[in-house]
Amino acid sequence: MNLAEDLTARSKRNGWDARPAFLTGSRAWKHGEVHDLAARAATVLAARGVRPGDRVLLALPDGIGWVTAFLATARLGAAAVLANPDLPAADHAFLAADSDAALCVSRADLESRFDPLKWMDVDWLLVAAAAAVKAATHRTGPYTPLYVQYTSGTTGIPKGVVHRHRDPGLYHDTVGTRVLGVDANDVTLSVSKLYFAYGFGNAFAFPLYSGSAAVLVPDRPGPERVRELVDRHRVTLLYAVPSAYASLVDSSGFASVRAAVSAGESLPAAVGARAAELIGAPVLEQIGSTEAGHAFCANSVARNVPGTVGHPVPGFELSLRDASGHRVPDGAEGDLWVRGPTLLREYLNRPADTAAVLVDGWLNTRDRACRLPDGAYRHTGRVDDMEMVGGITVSPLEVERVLVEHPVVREVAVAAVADPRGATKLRAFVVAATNALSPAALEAELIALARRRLAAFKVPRSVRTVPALPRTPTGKLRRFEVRNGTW
Ligand code: 3SK
Repeated sequence: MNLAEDLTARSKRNGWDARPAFLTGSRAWKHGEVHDLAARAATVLAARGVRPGDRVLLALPDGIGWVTAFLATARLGAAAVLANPDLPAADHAFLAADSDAALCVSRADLESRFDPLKWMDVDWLLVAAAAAVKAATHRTGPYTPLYVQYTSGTTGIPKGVVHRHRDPGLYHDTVGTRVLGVDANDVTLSVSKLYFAYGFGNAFAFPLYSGSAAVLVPDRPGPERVRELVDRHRVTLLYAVPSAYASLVDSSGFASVRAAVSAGESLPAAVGARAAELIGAPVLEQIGSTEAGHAFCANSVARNVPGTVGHPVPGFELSLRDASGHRVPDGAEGDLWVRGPTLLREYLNRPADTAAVLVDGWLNTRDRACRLPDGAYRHTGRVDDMEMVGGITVSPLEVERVLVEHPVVREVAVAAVADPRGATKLRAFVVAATNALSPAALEAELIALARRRLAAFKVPRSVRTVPALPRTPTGKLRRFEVRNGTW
């Protein structure tokens, strides 16, 4: 198999060639056109020396250039390294070196940060492809590396996760089809970008495997633009992160949406319920990871349990363990381990890191969770995110879930911060949805709410109102910055 060739044949066989695949600012790109252009672009990459087994770094915004470069790389049997185009130059240099990229494809404004002998302008690739002949397909196997995604790593050195030619089809068969029922009539908008695992499945794999269409925009759309894009393109499947759902303010324009999906971090039930009401469709929470490729536990259209990350995705097994790796009793909280068909086999060139997370085919996700009596899983935080207050461990997520129920709270992060005497105390950092309450009044109400609902040691001692919380480009909270007060 070769993913690029298989998708080309699948589109032809199913009569999708003339159907829209990607809706970009300027036009609708049909499935047949996309595969044709990518096969020609492969000739251009081959002429620049790309060979089977090579790696090609893509530092590109979402758009037809991204899709074309990815499929062209796959056709040649090389692996695409997916990079956030907005990273600083030093990070791109790290990714190019760590992946030993034979070629880097980016927009012209990033040219100066790459070795000129190993760089290509994506606009030039598209122009040259239009005039090129189609490349022959390199025969790959299902386990041939297809792409490398770096773990966003809120701290520490990024590690390249290798995924294979068979994986995107499996994301589609499991999450796309069996969880979400994606079909050729769907129109997708993913706020998460293609370089991120969640966005890659949502807006690349599902549309190409189902004959449906995805809206691609180069930037990260804010709430007003999301509403406008949904309305304009009659979007049926909206994928976003909790902070995006928290910032929706207007309910008009969502009539076409049949389901919204939330991932990336925990969705407080109160935020999910409010967003579902505004959108007029269920908000389905799921959890996945770069190492798993996409979601491994998810709520589905048929079975949605708000406040949980749902049931294991078909093909995946979950297990909750204590710190020594033993299974915890049913109902107890534990470290979440997962096993399934698309798990990474290796981090790129890092066998020790691979061995640290992958044990007998099971991945230690470093998430914490518990299993409810109906089999749904509740996410309770990240192993690394637990706070210590007075020698007791507190899950900040548990406190945040209570505080976000207050109608004036749009977003909240809780962290243990040192007081002037060096003792750690919980503090809540709040983004207010309105200025209906003064910061002091809001602080008093939130502390009172926490007192009513939580054990005394989990009640924040102070509340700070802030304009925004520090987040990664994929929407995850940067907890260490909250803790250090460095944003
Ligand atoms: O970050 C997640 O939880 C996630 C969810 C779905 C797919 C991919 C990812 C990384």
